[in-house]
Amino acid sequence: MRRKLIAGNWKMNGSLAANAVLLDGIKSELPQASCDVAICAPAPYLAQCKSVLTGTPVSWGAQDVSEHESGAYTGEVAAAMLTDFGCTYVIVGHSERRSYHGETSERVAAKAARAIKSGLVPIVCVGESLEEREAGKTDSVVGAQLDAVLSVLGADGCGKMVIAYEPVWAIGTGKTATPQMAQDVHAVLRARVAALNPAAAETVQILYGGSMKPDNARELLAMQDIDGGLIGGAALKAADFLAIIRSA
Ligand code: 3PY
Repeated sequence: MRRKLIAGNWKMNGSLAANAVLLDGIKSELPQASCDVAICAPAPYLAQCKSVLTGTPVSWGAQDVSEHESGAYTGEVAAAMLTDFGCTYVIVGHSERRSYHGETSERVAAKAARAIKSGLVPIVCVGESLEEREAGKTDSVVGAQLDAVLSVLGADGCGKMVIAYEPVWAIGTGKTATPQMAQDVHAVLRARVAALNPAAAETVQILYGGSMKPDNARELLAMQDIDGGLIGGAALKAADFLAIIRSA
């Protein structure tokens, strides 16, 4: 039985004052941990997450990481810096980074490998655009995105990541994949991992992301291969985030 993971992706939102209220709300109402819970905050707020969340069941992480170890990479944040701030997770390859920052699957794979090397768990995002779905290319698109990462991590590394299926057309649009649509893609992704390492495929957590909300979380999380959620907008309201955690 895989444990579920509910991870919030705050994106570029927050302030010290607003985060304090949100983190406090989550901490004080957190149900007895029946699933893993994490918050992926903007890098400047990781120190605040560390100070508020240390000693609670809530883990924290970042939303991106450099593929380089250190050096002359202005603006980049190294994996070792994230571990300095107590991060457990880091999101890599979110579609907003792929589309606005030109991140290729090869670069996403290098970031995932760097994260694992530093003791972080990468949350590797894959997802198809609306045109790709309508052209019947969903499985080949997400399969190729995942294969690029699997080929770098290899059989040993592939069990050390979390995968997030985030259909691009469901991000920030209010549209959600139906539970069956999401399940079908999750099964394809798990089969890709199984082809490399059958044991890892049994344990790897595959999250659904893309407008998961309190009113659709239960149905999505009931599907066999949906092991949690990567939550966008609903992670910015304690009541909504907690409702999703309760559904898990
Ligand atoms: C969303 O739900 O909007 C996301 O992009 C989660 O990462």
